[in-house]
Amino acid sequence: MKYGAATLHEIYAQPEVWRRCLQLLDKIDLEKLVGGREPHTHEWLFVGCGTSYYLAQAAAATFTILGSTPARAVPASEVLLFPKLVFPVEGAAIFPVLISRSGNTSEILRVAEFLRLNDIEFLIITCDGNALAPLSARTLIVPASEKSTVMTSSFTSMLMALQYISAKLAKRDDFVDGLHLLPDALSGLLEVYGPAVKRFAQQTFDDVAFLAQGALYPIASETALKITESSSSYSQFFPTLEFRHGPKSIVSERVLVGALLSETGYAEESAVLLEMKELGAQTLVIANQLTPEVRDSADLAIELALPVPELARLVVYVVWGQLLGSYLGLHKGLNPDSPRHLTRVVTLAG
Ligand code: F1P
Repeated sequence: MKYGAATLHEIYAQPEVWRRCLQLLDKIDLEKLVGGREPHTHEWLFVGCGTSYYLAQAAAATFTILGSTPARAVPASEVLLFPKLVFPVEGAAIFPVLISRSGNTSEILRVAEFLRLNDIEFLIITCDGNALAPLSARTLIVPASEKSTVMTSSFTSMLMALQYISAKLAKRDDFVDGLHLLPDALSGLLEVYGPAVKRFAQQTFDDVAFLAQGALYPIASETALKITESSSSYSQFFPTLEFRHGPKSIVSERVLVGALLSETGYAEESAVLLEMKELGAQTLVIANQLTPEVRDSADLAIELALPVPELARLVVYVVWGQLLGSYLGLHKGLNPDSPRHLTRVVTLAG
């Protein structure tokens, strides 16, 4: 098979995967999954590794905003190494949500064991199930089976599932309706912007930085990770306005600065991108609606035009970084289907 073909196929197949997931989500038994652990009585704590940790952050932002109640995200390793930092108050009403595509990641399995030993009930969100799925009576298996080493449709599908649950608990039917519009919307966007991302990736950068604020910050983090994993190149991420406070010193003609612009912070966030263009950076911008000045200034501008609530757009923002990572890797002569040093699951001895 051609280099990267399997991963690219899975990225382009996301509209169909999302349709399948939404069909399943429309039938879930919410009471069985989260009964007695509603956000107004329990702090939801999202736990994952790697891409699944950034997924956890995006889910925590969603629950905090839709549920008007604090939710947190931690890497599995923090639970294992610093439990007192994660569970500071003995007996506090916390509802952990373990997120793992494979269900075989050692750190996640060890967290599940820790929670069972401490009689803490938890929810599992997984695609493959494997060793993790049977460890809780509250398990949701999302139908996004992918062969790729890096996570693509599994990330967007599990995030969509958690956003769906959050919206249902918050009685936000408009949000659920918005999620149902995304598969068709993404199909159209992929036709227009897929080739544009491929063309844009026919170059190499000395440095890459992706910027975003609020609930889009974990999406910028995942975008940077996709570029690092799929093209074996260093890529950073920052809250957009933080980029001025030092990191902008990396900017030059061979540096890519990408910004995922929110609706809420558009004016302040876009000003940073315009400034970096002035300093000579190559720029990439993704927004739901673009003003002419920002569109014309960017080297690649992607406008989503999604008629859905702002928070329901997260999964569409990440697709372009998935594609960019694969296309940059291919341009470097690498194979994103088997990224250097990476395995599909991180299993630890002992
Ligand atoms: C987590 C993970 C992925 C990473 C790679 C190795 O996997 O770290 O985020 O991209 O595939 O595994 P999982 O626990 O979600 O299966």
